[in-house]
Amino acid sequence: RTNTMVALLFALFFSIGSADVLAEGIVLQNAENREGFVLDGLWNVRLAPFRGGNGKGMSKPMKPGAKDESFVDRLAVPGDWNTQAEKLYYYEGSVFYKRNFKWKKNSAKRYILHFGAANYEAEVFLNGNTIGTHKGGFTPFDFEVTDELLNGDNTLVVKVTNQRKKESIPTIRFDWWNYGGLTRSVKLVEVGETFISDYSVALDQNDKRMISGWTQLDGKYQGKEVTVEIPELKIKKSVTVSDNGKAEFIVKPKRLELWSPETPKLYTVRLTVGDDKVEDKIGFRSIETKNGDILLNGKKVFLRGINLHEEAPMGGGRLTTAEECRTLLGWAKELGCNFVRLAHYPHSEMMVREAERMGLMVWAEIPVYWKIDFENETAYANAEQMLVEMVQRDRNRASVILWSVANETRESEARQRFLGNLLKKTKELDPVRLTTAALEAFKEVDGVRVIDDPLGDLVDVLGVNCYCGWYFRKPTECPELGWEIKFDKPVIFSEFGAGALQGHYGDKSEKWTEEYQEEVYRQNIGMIKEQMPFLDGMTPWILVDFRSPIRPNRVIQNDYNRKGLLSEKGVRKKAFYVLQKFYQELEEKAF
Ligand code: GCB
Repeated sequence: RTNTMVALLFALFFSIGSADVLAEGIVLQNAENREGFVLDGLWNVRLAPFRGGNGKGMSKPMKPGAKDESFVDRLAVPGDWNTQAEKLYYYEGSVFYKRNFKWKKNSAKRYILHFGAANYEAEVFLNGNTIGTHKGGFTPFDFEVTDELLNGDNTLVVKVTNQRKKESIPTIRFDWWNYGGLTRSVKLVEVGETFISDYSVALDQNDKRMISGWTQLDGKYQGKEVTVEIPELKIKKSVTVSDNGKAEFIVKPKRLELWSPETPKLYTVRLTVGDDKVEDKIGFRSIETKNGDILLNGKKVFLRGINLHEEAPMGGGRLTTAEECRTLLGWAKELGCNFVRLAHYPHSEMMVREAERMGLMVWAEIPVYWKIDFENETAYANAEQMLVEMVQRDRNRASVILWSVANETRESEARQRFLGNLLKKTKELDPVRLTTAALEAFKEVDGVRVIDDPLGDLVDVLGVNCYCGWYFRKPTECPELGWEIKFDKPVIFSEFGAGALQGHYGDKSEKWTEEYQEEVYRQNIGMIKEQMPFLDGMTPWILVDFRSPIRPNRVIQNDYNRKGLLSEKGVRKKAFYVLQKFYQELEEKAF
């Protein structure tokens, strides 16, 4: 590793003065492409079913030759613990993770521990010091450890707890597996004393021929200059930072190729301050709504989508590699999709980046799901923090066009306030992308599903979930189901579907057969054609069967939600081809 060599060359054996401490919850933009040391691999672990234990003590350097006989089990990081050991399959509690590593400290550098995600709560200890805590299972977090990092041997301990709680987001009950653990990559990032912590680079909203953005510095930034380069566009511009460490810029490219599903063009963008630099691949595109339509780069689009959970495509728990993301997204492309809904929580940065490379637009969501305790301030704080972390992480991704703040939440004043505040926050953080929420379309008046949920007033785009032919009506009755939308806004049919066990064949009237699921798709497509001319997109439920503990039928479900178009082993069911054919039709003629 070049950075290790650099560290070796510069190693000086004194610790540097205390640097600015990153506040808890602040995200280091683009950790993946920074200098550093990836701490993935096998970690030693110790279970704590009663959740107690002294993490600080456990992270104290041990005497030479001493053995810790409580840390003998091992788990792969990144990875969920449930699928790595039989005794952990249903485990909900705490696990202490421990990792020893050697590091040559460079006194001219600062060090940040970056966690891609830990579900749900993480407490971090390094060399006998408490470093910090984080709540929320699907977003990254960072702690500066410049002072606590030792030159030579280091001991890092992370206590991860996945006990469900009422005020957590999601709350106690949800339809997916509560995978615990250090589920995403861990990295020790090395940055300059003054470094670019965060940035935004995008098409300028006022003048779409321009590229504009900003960088945020951390450290001593007075009088510093930030250089922005986009070599392919021959852009190089230096700007002086202002008093708060922020530097804004605007540049005019010649012949800019916009990002779209057909041409997912990305440009290398390099940001430099002194000896600290960060590089990203960024796509430029616009997204807006107009007269009830969604416009990508000024042109009306129909979102041909599919829902997916973040599970390994061939079974085996949370996915951990870019290849697994490409397999899932490849199946979406094979279906004819230009869009994916990453349900119901922020998927990994890797997933969003792969979608971007492959030309898939993304609906990103926080797990404000079902019966959240909307009266509870802690629940709100948890949701808002997650939202902030998601938007911060993905604000430079052209693929992300929609931020969703909720799925199937029942109308109430408290919920309207809660989600209203989240939507307001979303617009503050990102005034450009569109906001949405998946509503449960449950009101029926004389054979017509009525969408008049007051949340519709607050979002840019409406998502509607409705399982005609599965949770109500016979499939053949679906084409007659009418729709009345009380808002003049774009609508995405965000969920419909049916369960089928792959390989279970029978009559199309027999539930759980592939034929029944195929019939539900046919009849819902009939309904879309006859009753839903207002639609701007759709994401049926769901690409692949996924694990869920609330699916206990041992013959059919076996802890899996069976609404996948593919089995958990990646075998296509009949309905896959029905949707594929419809998406072909849609692609051929504009909807
Ligand atoms: C829904 C939920 C989704 C469930 C699905 C189902 O409405 O949004 O998370 O998995 O229904 O299969 O019941």
